[in-house]
Amino acid sequence: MNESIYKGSDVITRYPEVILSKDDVPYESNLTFNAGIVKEKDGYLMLFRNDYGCTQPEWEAGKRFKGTNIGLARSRDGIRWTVDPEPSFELKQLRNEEFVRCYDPRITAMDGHYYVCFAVDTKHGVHGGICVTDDFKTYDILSISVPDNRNMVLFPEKINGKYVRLERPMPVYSRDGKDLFDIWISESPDLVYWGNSKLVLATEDVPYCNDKIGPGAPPLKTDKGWLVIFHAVDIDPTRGKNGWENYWRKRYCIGVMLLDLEDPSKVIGMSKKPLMIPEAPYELEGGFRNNALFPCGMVRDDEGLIRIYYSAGDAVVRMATAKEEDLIALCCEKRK
Ligand code: BMA
Repeated sequence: MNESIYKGSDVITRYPEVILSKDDVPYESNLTFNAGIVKEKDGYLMLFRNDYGCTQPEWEAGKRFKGTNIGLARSRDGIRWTVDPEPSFELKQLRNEEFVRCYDPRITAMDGHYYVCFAVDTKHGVHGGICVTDDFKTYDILSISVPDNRNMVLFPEKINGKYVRLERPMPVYSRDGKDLFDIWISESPDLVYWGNSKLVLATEDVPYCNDKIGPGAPPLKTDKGWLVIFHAVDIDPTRGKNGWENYWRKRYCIGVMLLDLEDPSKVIGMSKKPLMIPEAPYELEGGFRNNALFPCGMVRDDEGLIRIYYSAGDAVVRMATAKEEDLIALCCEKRK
């Protein structure tokens, strides 16, 4: 890869403190990351992935996590969070023998309900699921995709009478056996049956990616279009041990694009450079898998700033902010 392209954008300001770590969790926890966020009138809600039952030395000795559950945290300001005493979402609630692990929740508030998109590993593949909850205690599953798919995000309103989601299927045969996974869009009359799927953004459209991309947070509506952040991965076979893993060859950057308000399968524009790359010291070390920024939440705060909630190193939740007009301008810049 051409390393000169790997500069984070100066429109981004990183919040200096950790937003959520294992130390904030009142039950067993080792890694807290990939958090979906919604902003309410009087505060914020977060669903986060909680991997538990393994420490770094144990991992390096061959042990693996006991499990993953989904925690709920609440906050007045989106900065200081209180985690509920028990996990919000556990596999056993789903009563499905096939399911091995649910993770990476993204929340969309719509029609007075909370819709949660999640990934689920099963005995027969990885699926994307959508469930609905009103209280974060009882979840009803609305749809589970065929394998292999994940990184689903639901738009916060119907478009032309249909629910719409972005998603990231994982074709292998047709993409040379490589991880060249792209961002797709599908629509549904009822959140159960999904179809009319179209390719939105391909890996080869993203100059700083030689591997896969995937939607990050649910799209945010602006006057100019749907603002969408996504992760973009490049692989370098020379990368070695990084974090807990014996080798970790991937770097996860964050990209930004703008989709048409009326027809979100159309990309109005995309920043040709990464919005964020792993560059802060806490993004380059101290994580489970360093060099990985993974956004699952994006909201407009009370001051009108855009907040991007992302994981650093698959270990903690962090936050960065940017002005809406700057993000839109990046998407609309002509290629230099
Ligand atoms: C992806 C998913 C995410 C994870 C990311 C970085 O493939 O597994 O859950 O955060 O890799 O490791």
